[in-house]
Amino acid sequence: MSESTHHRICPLCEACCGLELKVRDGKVISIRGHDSDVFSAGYICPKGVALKDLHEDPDRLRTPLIKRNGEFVPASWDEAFAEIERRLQPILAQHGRQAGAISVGNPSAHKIGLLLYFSRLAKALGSRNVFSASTLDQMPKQLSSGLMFGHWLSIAVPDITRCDFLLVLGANPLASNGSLWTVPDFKGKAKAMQARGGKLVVIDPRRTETAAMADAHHFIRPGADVFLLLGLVHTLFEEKLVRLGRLAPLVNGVDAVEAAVRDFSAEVVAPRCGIDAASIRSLARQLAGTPRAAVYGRIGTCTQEYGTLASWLVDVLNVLTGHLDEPGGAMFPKAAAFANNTAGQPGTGRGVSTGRHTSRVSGAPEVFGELPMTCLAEEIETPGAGQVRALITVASNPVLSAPNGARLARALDSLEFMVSMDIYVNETSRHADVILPGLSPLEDMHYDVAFPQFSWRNHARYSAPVFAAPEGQPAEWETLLKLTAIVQGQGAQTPAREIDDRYFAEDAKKLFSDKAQAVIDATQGLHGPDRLLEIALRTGPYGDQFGRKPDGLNLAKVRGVPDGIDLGELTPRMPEVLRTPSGRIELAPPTLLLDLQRAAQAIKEPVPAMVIVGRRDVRSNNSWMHNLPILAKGPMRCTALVHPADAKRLGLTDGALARISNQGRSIEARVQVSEEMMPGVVSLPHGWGHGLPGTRMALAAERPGANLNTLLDEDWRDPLSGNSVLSGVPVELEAIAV
Ligand SMILES: Nc1nc2c(c(=O)[nH]1)N[C@H]1C(S)=C(S)[C@@H](COP(=O)(O)OP(=O)(O)OC[C@H]3O[C@@H](n4cnc5c(=O)[nH]c(N)nc54)[C@H](O)[C@@H]3O)O[C@H]1N2
Ligand SMILES: Nc1nc2c(c(=O)[nH]1)N[C@H]1C(S)=C(S)[C@@H](COP(=O)(O)OP(=O)(O)OC[C@H]3O[C@@H](n4cnc5c(=O)[nH]c(N)nc54)[C@H](O)[C@@H]3O)O[C@H]1N2
Ligand code: SF4
Ligand SMILES: [Mo]
Repeated sequence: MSESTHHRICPLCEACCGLELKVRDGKVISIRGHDSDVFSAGYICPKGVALKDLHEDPDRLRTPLIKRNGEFVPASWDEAFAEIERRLQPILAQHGRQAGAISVGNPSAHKIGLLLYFSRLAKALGSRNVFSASTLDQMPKQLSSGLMFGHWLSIAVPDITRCDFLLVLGANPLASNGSLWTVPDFKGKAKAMQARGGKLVVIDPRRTETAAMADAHHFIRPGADVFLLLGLVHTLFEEKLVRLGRLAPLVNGVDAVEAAVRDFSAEVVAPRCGIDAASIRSLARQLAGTPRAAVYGRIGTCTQEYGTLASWLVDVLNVLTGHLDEPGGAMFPKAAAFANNTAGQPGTGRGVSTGRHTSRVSGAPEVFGELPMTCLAEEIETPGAGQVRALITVASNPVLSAPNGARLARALDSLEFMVSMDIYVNETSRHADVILPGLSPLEDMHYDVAFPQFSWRNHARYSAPVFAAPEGQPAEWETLLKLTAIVQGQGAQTPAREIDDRYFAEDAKKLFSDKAQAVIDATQGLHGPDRLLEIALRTGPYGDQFGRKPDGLNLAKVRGVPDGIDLGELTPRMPEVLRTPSGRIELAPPTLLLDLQRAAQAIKEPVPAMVIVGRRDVRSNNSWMHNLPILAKGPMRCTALVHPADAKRLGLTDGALARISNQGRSIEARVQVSEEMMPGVVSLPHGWGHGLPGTRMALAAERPGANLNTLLDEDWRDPLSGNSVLSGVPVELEAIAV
């Protein structure tokens, strides 16, 4: 019997925990936290353990499937690529590039191969119809950060190990393990903060697990964060608490912000928020009066009508209280590879812009090269020049994850051709003509491209595959390159590695001009993501600069340390991190000030009697982990949390079924009567609603749960970012007679 130990970064959520796997005779026998991991120090959650179930899941696809006469049949990779070429190419040739669309989903952020190679495919396709989970999630924060700091991924995170006052809005890291903030063991770090006298305050319409451990929790009416934040900013000015500190010479627009918030005193915003004015003022004073403090907002502040405004105001508070870019405040990590805010000329840049084109049907502006996910259905349904006729999905399940999935499902059925790169036949991929599976995470190498840019501490960690890939199964970067060649009309025959070499040579020429050949020679033997990582590390902020800094990082060094390389605590990066044209922090971007007028109008509107919000559970992950036995066991997690007063008023009892409806669409869910809820707010997790015809996730179908997104409105977006409004949507709730 041969037993071996392996270390692997968990690819399932943003905490990026280091795992230790024991393998015997080709089987995983245990998964635990990797104690000597420099970044996560042994922390793990139940999903990390579930990687074994994922690896072994009989429903996880191992071969391509081609739909023939309405049934999926297994196919070889060559057959699958040939089928795609035969059917996709003529559509693009006849109807043009806009006839093709791409939808990319959450797991791509966790897979280096998907993240680095997806953009090649999108570029080769040449269509404006690019959609992603970003517009169901964090696009508002990317836009506000881009406008303020000049780059879409320059997002400040709390420096929690030195922070003494942390204000959290619309996030529940005890369940989600953090987002746009890579912070394994948030709970341990928050407890350590409390132990040294620090305070955690949570703003959430539900008394969440995080709120329960906080020093204070305030219920807020869903969607009202913009008003609370305006009230806080107003208080800072009114009570003369504004201190820009070291950044003063770098901040544009302080006066404009002061003028813009003039009408939003704590007293004015209080009723709309459901938080009294004295509490709002006290929060502002605490934030300003604590030398090391930070404000952090996450999905609850993004997936709402004023998502970009709320995201912006979070950082306005950090700046005005002197906490941005200071130890213990909100800081910018410095990633070892792939971070655009460490590339190019420090301290200045082109900034970001939106609306370079608009969507054909609704005229929604492009943001970060994408159109809103909720525009996909209408782009398929609406005839005319530029109608979407073919779709490629990449790790994306919008039939469950986007509002009004039933409409999207009908639209997908009307496509002339659809390819899904996915590991399951699920609610979305069942509509495909060809499904191309990815490897199990345990068969794939890994380095996090995005999350070190949001990490609580700087670090570099590499994971080698635990198992060899099955004979003949390509890694997903290779599949993406084959699709790239197909949409470019170069045929399905060229081997992926040849295409990769060609691209690499082109890139090397652009990046290194006359030294390109030397770089190509120096990376001999590497290919795919490994080769791109080698370049990114060596030219990155800690890199060996191809020998000019012999102590610096390169791939061999990072690979050689399974515990990871610690690159130290976060350090101040202003003004070097900025990429705004002015070279300063733009505190008052004109588009945001303009949008404030919308909020000013809305503050007086009556609030609906009952609204719905989402939630996350630590044993679940968006829409695709309900087929794994270790996570699926235990009590049903897709329940509707209802406050006792609402339950009484509506005749709902604990454990009984309720019908929840909106716009003529309805779902049924079991009620869980709970004091955790703010009255007038019901909470239901998203990502459920399995068991649709044609899916192949046997375990998930046994307890399908209800799809929250059935109730949500696909036309309701934050107009600036294109992000869906997923929170605070009015619903009706009624008992189902038995
Ligand atoms: N109402 C409501 N809706 C929401 C949210 C909410 O809070 N409320 N949250 C939103 C958020 S934040 C997000 S990020 C989106 C997520 O929505 P999506 O981006 O659609 O992602 P998932 O639901 O995670 O589904 C991931 C898909 O990728 C597949 N997959 C998993 N691993 C791999 C792999 O290694 N390779 C490939 N090729 N495929 C893989 C899965 O089978 C599944 O089809 O949902 C959004 N939807
Ligand atoms: N276990 C688990 N972990 C996950 C995921 C998962 O599905 N399961 N998904 C991953 C993904 S894709 C993401 S994006 C992250 C998200 O990570 P988080 O942002 O931490 O997401 P949630 O846990 O849903 O917490 C959002 C909170 O916002 C509250 N909320 C709703 N509406 C409002 C509002 O209007 N204002 C305020 N202030 N609060 C509001 C909700 O009650 C909820 O408690 O989690 C990631 N991690
Ligand atoms: S918190 Fe859980 S799912 Fe997230 S990275 Fe860590 S082990 Fe994986
Ligand atoms: Mo997300």
